[in-house]
Amino acid sequence: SNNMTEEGKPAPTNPNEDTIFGKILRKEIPATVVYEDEDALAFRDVSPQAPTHVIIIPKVFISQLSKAKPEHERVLGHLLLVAQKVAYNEGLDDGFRIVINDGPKGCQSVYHLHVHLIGGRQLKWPPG
Ligand code: IU
Repeated sequence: SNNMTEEGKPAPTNPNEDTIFGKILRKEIPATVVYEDEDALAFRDVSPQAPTHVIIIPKVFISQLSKAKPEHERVLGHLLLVAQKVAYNEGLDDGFRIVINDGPKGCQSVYHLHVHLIGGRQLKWPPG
């Protein structure tokens, strides 16, 4: 249908703050949280693509990277340092991958900016 992306993921209908990740942030739905601080939350992806697949989100609402503003510079940097910390905690000492999908062609399906941390197996390049 025309409400699905090419990858068969549901397309966003409301570019507002009420995403599933907002509900996870507000603890309205459960998630396996692996890290939390004042500015970020990290939890296990429900459909892991590797032995470690963690989603890292800012607590401030940013729908997608292409909509981020200069005032988000600090929190954007913070997300990468959280990814580094979680990678260490997960024992990914031989490497890992960080992914940010943006928009329909980037296969973004949840419109609350998030960083994927993927590791624990040999990854391939290029991605699909
Ligand atoms: P994407 O970059 O927007 O495609 O990533 C969204 C990810 O969120 C994807 O890997 C989903 O498996 C994951 N996810 C989740 O962990 N929990 C959920 O309730 C939903 C999606 I919906």
